[in-house]
Formats: sequence, C-alpha cells, structure tokens
Amino acid sequence: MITTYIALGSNLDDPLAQVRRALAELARMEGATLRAASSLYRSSPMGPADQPDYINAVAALETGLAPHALLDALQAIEQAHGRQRGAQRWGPRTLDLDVLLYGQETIDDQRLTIPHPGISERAFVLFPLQEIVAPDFMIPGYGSLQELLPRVEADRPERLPDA
Ligand code: ROI
Repeated sequence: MITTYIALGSNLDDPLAQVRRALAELARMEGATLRAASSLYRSSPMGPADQPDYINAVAALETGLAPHALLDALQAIEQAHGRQRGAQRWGPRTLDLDVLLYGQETIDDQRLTIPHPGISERAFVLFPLQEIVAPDFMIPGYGSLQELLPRVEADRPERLPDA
C-alpha cells in the first residue's frame, strides 16, 4: 500500500459543493481508502486573473492502485463533474484532481509527472498539505514542506471554517 496525496481544485459551478462532493467520492473510491482531508481553502487564481477564486483542498489516500490506474479513477471523477478539457490553458475548471505525490516515488511520462511539477510554488497546495502531514514531510526533489512554505507565504490561501 502507498499513501498518495491528491490536490482538489474548483472555480466553476458552485466550487464549494464540487470539492465537498469530490471528497465524498474519494472516500468511496474502489481500491483506495481516504486517510485524511484538509480543510477547504479559498485562493486567488494562479494564471489568468479574469476568472473566479478557487476552492482548494488536499486529501491523503492509501491505495494499492498503480499510479496510472489511480489517475484513471481520478479522471473518471473529474468527468462526472462535467470537466471540459482542452479549453483555455490555466482557465477555469469545475473540478481538477491532481496527483501530487505517490509515496516517495518520482514518475515522469506522457500522462504523469510526480511529484506534481507545480507543487513547490503553489500555496493553495502546500498550506492544505501542511494540515495533514508532519512538518518534516519530504517532497522528493524539492525538500521538506517546512522549507517550501515560507517561500509561498505571500500567497497564503484563506482557510474556510468547517462545514
Ligand atoms: N489557481 C488556484 N488558486 N487554485 C487552483 O486549483 C488552480 N488550478 C489551476 C490553475 C489554473 C493553474 N490555477 C489555480 O489549474
């Protein structure tokens, strides 16, 4: 079994509901167990500014699924949320599920780059992640979470109260 960390993001069609529903779907996913989920956060868009704020969260799953099978399962959830692919680069989306980490493995192929290439500069990923891992948590190739967090402090997202 591997612990994998998934980033959730939405800024269309009731983003709070999209992310809550996605967390419930991760909890029901075949071949995986939801071990932890962060609070929900509101963040300003990275990329084009003329789009709504995002709701973000990070979840920890324990799974025996291989990385690409995991990706297939996550993309099925995105599809069920009406995700339209191939529109504007870095444009708005109903639901984004990104594999941030898969154990301590590094993967780089056509479909997957793990750790996620944006991980070290995305405050909307690192702050939620901080809630569900230890401070000395290591991100292969990037360093520890406590080294990375100060560099994105200026973009700290707004943590929302629990529902
Ligand atoms: N910006 C924020 N704040 N949150 C996201 O989840 C997010 N996802 C993206 C891009 C368009 C890069 N910007 C984002 O894919």
